[in-house]
Amino acid sequence: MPDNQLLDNGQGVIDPDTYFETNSPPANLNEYDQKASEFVKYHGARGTPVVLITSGGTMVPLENQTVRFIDNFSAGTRGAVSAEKFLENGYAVIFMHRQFSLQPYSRHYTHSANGFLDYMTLNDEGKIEVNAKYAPSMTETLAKYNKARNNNMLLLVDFVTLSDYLFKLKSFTRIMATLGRSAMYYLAAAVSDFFIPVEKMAEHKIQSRDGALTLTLDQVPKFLKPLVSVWASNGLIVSFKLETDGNLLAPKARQALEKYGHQIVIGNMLSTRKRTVTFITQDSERVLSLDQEELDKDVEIESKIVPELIRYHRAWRNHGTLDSPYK
Ligand code: PAZ
Repeated sequence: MPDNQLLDNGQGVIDPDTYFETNSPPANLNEYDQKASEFVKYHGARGTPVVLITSGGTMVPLENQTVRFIDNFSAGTRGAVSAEKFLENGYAVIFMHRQFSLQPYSRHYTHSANGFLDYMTLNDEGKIEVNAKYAPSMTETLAKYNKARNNNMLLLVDFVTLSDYLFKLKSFTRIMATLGRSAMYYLAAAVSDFFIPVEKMAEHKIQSRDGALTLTLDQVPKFLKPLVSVWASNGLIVSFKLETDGNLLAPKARQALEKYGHQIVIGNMLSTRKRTVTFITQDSERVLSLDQEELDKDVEIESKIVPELIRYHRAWRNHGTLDSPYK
């Protein structure tokens, strides 16, 4: 049978349990579980609120021995900037991010127009130094990063594939559930809605000798359902909804809230996501935006999103409701 035919999957949508039974967990899951358990125990004992941030896009392989894959646009900016803002506000952060996407603090240097070596210079003795032009801001950023790491406030966990992401999401939300209402789940990753189940995937590199490639992808099970109702039942759950058609944004965000029963959906449009978002709760809808002056000063919208969420979380921790002052 040509490899291409193996890709025709039919229409079925499996449930989350079946997904976990039929896929293998990532090799590093136990190692990360242990780190996450220790992190959560440490902060649970101190009463520090903990946020699990998911960030970046999931990769969907087309072949078991993967040469080709489907990816998406997400660079992880939302997650990385938000992590910094949560840390600044005393939260401990589990930063579950796509490998090589933006990370808090190092994002200022890793994905810039400059290459890594442009930040360095050789002094008269031939020793390496930070270029004087970048030294002040780098010193400040490094101090913040060191503070977060030295105080055990930041746990970095990476994922690559959709499956890797889903296993870790399930595992970490369950570990975080021990914190009850002190846990926040900030689901900003761009997670694929479609995938090829492992048993229907070509083993080897798909060959062009078979002509045009037709892919049929299965729908990814709706993981937010068990996350909200079972894995993370007491924490404050914030999901993001991305759209490109403005007419769909608010209805789809509200639909997600009703379907899964969590507390907050933040809607954003692909083209304006860095300057405007809409907070949607069961009984409120509120737009947060940056004005021109803020944009000119490079203010990041996460500096508005995160304090707003912290206000909601405070109410949630105190009495299990979202009594926003904006209702
Ligand atoms: O990673 P990024 O900053 O480029 O983009 C962030 C985002 C648009 C992926 C995030 O805000 C978001 O909407 N995540 C959920 C996407 C979805 O609807 O699945």
